Amino acid sequence: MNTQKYYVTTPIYYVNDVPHIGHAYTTIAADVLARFKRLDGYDVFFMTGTDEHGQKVEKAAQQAGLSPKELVDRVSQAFQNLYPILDASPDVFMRTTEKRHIHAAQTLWKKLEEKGHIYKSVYAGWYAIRDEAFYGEKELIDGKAPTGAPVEWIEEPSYFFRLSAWQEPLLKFYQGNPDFISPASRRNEVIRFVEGGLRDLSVSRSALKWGVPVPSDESHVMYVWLDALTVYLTALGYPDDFSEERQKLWSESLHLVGKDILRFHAVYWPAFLLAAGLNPPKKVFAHGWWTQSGEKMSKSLGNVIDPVDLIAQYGSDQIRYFLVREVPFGQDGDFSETAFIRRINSDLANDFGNLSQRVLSFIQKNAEAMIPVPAIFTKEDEELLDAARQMIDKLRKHADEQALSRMCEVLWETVGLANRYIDGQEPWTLKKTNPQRMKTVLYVLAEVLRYLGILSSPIIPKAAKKLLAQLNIPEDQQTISSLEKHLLATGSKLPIPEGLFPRVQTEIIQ
Ligand code: ME8
Repeated sequence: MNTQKYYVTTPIYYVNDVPHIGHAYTTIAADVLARFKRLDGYDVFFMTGTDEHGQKVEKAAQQAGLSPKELVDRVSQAFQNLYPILDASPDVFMRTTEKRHIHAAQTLWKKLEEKGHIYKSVYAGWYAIRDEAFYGEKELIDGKAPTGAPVEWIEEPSYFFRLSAWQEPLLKFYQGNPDFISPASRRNEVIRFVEGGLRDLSVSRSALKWGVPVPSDESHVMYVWLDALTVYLTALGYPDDFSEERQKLWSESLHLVGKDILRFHAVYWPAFLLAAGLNPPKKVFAHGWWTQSGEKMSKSLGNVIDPVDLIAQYGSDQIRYFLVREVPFGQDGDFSETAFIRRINSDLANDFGNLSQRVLSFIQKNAEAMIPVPAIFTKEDEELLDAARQMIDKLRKHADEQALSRMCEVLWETVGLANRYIDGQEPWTLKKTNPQRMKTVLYVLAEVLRYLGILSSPIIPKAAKKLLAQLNIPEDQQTISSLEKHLLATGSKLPIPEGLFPRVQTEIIQ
């Protein structure tokens, strides 16, 4: 197969507590990219899942009076229930407690051990359970981890990975792969961190039972991050079914992560892989945080917004659009329901929804409910059609840069042009003065709606589907290649149009 490949992942989420809008964000972002690439004919593999080992999960189970297994089954299910609610379309949902994953993590460990990258010693230092991370004395701020997480002193036998030996190879790798870490500001942060020197990393815990056993020494479990990162390979069949096709997917891999876990993905992970003789992923993109009144939204801080409640109230397209549109991907954003309602009322209901309603109900009433046959196009018609066609390349470029809010801007620019075109052309006047010209105008508008319906489907899949059904576009023609290959079916009877986006009453939010 020659089809181009695309592998996109979300972090696998800890199951110490139920999902919130921060998790929904990364899953939606990955879904928008996966859907866009599928639309563009790529062979896409999209992975998400849950991270189920480690001290944080063990402790949460103790606090809930459950066994770790009971807790992980229950909370992983909550994450599995969430993605259909978000209208996300992963190809696989991975759990780190699955047998095949344990096998993959142990295989990677053995590779590292065989190649002499692991040695046994004693870890004496600080550990933050909330971050599942080790900290040096100098890193602490007022006795806490730099993330604000409480730390505790641990002293126990441990296996170490010779991370210190990977400083130079990593710096060379970053230099040779300038797009490996994105956005650029984050890349510079990582490079500065690595230039500052790397200490060997403790990669096993002996005071803990809830983890993947170290293959050669069952009194230890693997450090949860070494176990968790390996999931990106397990999902592709590593080690036993890591076929050539799947290795091609790996070479086109994109990890979307929150900025809180960039170091694990951009320093430890490529070091483990290079040490094991495997290729690092193609790219790691670190996005920003959603905050509530300026504070990071997190389960531990108890200031979370429940995506299930929001979606039940407003709809999944609305949440998807807002999260992707409101904040440039990579930056932080403060979540406010007022901003959310304003945004969905203005962009979705007023601009896009109104455009489709104006055009389709006009066709219904004044063109016998059929897409009319156009006459010769004027300069204005050609300009609008060109703008619609040009969206394709612009969207491709922004998708490749993970510039998700720019993808929305491209689409809504055309929505704006189309709304202005209607006002300029006045089909309601043409109806009396030049019915043939009116037909051409309606054809042009329906054609632009076809472009908008297909190209917006990665972001607002439900509304896009509804719109395309109202234009009688067959499902197998809802792709980017059919935009260019097929034309609107003139003369086919269109169904009665239905609104795409209800308006939210604003008086209740003043
Ligand atoms: O870190 N804003 O899991 P986790 C934006 N298991 N994104 C947010 C967010 C917020 N306020 N809060 C969470 C872990 N996220 C590890 C990952 S990967 C091999 C192991 C998103 O449950 C964001 O993607 O703490 C962040 O990186 C992730 O959830 C952390 O989820």
